[in-house]
Amino acid sequence: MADIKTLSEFIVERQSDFPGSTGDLSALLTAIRLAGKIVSREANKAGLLADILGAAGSENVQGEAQQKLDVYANNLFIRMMRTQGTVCAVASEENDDIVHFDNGGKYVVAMDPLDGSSNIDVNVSIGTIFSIYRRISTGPKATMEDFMQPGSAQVAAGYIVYGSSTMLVYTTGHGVNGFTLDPSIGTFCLSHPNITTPQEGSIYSVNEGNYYEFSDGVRNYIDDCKRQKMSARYIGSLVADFHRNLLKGGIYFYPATAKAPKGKLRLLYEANTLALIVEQAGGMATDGTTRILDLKPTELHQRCPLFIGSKGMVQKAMRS
Ligand code: P6P
Repeated sequence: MADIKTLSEFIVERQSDFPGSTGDLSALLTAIRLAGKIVSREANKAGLLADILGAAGSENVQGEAQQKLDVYANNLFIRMMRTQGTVCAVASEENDDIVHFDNGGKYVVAMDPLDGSSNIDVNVSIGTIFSIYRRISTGPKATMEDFMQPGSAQVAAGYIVYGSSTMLVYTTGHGVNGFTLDPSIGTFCLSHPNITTPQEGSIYSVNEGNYYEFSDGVRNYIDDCKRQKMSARYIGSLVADFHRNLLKGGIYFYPATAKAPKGKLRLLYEANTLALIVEQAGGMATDGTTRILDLKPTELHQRCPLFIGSKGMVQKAMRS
């Protein structure tokens, strides 16, 4: 039987990728790993015993009804990072403003604690998305400057997909690796080493309900996918759609629409995170004209159109 390598062993082993590393990033990834296991437990027990399903009766900064598991996951990740000590501030989809920890930590984290949460009650895969940046401000606490770095400045980027199994996939700029949670031992084990995404694919993921709101170019591209008899696969959960396309090849796109002129997805903790991962796996991510990782953020929760996946498919979509 192949050697089992756990996520914690992998993190420590790869620490040497960073000469002079202090172990802070390893400790942060370990905290995220633990929070992911706990969210996985809550998501997978389907709330049968605890009242964790359903709406929390509150709204987030986006004006979206917060699900109880949204709130639970957000509070848990923030608490884990606060106590962990190497993160000085967090920007979360669930919080209007930056959450500050007075601990002098050298990292800041941008995250969507539970993306696709409208799917929780219907048992469709959901996910956590996180980006880690080195703090660049020098004052007593983090500032917007720390969160307005381009995606290319990320120290690490990853997601956890809570699906038929729970997987953690991340990169520190040295390739992409996937770890599957073995619930019987409560451990993430390396299951997908050195993930590379196919240069071409036959899956396209877009909400075709918006077809008549898309630009002519986007509509032309969708029509071309149909003419090529590609498979339309759209779960309505970004992490799940992205993860499938990363492994099998394909393109996910959420273009601008009349209703959402900047698209729907968030630059800081959705597009940038997945763009670093897909580029490290040999894929491509743009907003339709510009490389996602080159975009200069101006607001915490700003949206951007997203075309992401197999390089040949993204390039073709941009030419359409
Ligand atoms: P629509 C979930 O709310 C999300 O942010 C992504 O996970 C998903 O891909 C997208 O929005 C679905 O949006 O407008 O197609 O329902």
